[in-house]
Amino acid sequence: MTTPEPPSRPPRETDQERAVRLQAEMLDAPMISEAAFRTKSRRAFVVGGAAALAGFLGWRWIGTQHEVENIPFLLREGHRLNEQLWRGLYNPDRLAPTFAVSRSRMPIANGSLGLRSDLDPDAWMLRVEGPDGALLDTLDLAAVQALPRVEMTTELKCIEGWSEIVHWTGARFSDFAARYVNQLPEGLPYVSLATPDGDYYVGMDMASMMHAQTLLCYAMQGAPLTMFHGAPLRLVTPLKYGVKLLKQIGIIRFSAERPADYWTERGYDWYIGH
Ligand SMILES: Nc1nc2c(c(=O)[nH]1)N[C@H]1C(S)=C(S)[C@@H](COP(=O)(O)O)O[C@H]1N2
Ligand SMILES: [Mo]
Repeated sequence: MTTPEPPSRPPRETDQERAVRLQAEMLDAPMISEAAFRTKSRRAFVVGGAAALAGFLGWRWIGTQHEVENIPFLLREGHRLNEQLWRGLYNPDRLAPTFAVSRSRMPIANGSLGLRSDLDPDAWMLRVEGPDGALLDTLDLAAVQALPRVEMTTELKCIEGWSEIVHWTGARFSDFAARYVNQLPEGLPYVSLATPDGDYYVGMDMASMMHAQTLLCYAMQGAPLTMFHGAPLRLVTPLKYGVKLLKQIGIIRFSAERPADYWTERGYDWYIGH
């Protein structure tokens, strides 16, 4: 009588083999032997190291480029290409999403550059300038509030990574600008906005300014602006990140040249649309 041979057992796997097998199963990848694994790791290490070195040298090289508006030339070129892309996609008839008022909330007050707590809203006057700072007009808040009143509920997006749906009330910038068409050269491409003290300033392209959802805003969440949110008048548009929504406007200038912009001077994209 012969007993059948017991089926030959595979040799016990070592802990390391087991780890490799489990990992391979997890990755749904073909298993490789430990020796092959070692070679691959070594190769990956060399390739990875070369990539890191190239990255480091590349970064150093970018750093040696001459600077344009305080950042290396190549990074500024990246911003420029980005701007071209977004400008190409711009369509004056396309509206940013709007939301039910019930979904809106008061955002945190973010950024207080150029805001003055001692500003007297009754004494405040908006200075309107043409190219080269030629004075066109000074007007009080009542004059802005006399323009057709617009309400909209849109998203405020901050580059710091938060956003909030906000209910805004104000006048369309296009209605405001219509007051000055006869006093201005045709086709001016830019608008500059600044706080009364000039400490915070933004540059805007005319197309974005003339968009139906770009407002000179005097109320938020149904109440007059508080000082920290830019009383008595601020810019609002859902086409741009929060940095462009200048609070406490003192000066609006229609401009032939691309205006200076506070955050562009500190490395950010000038156009900064989304
Ligand atoms: N004058 C002025 N306006 C400003 C800023 C600022 O620092 N000063 N910060 C901007 C930024 S980064 C954002 S996100 C919005 C925030 O608006 P809120 O304070 O009403 O939330 O205001 C913008 N307008
Ligand atoms: Mo912001």
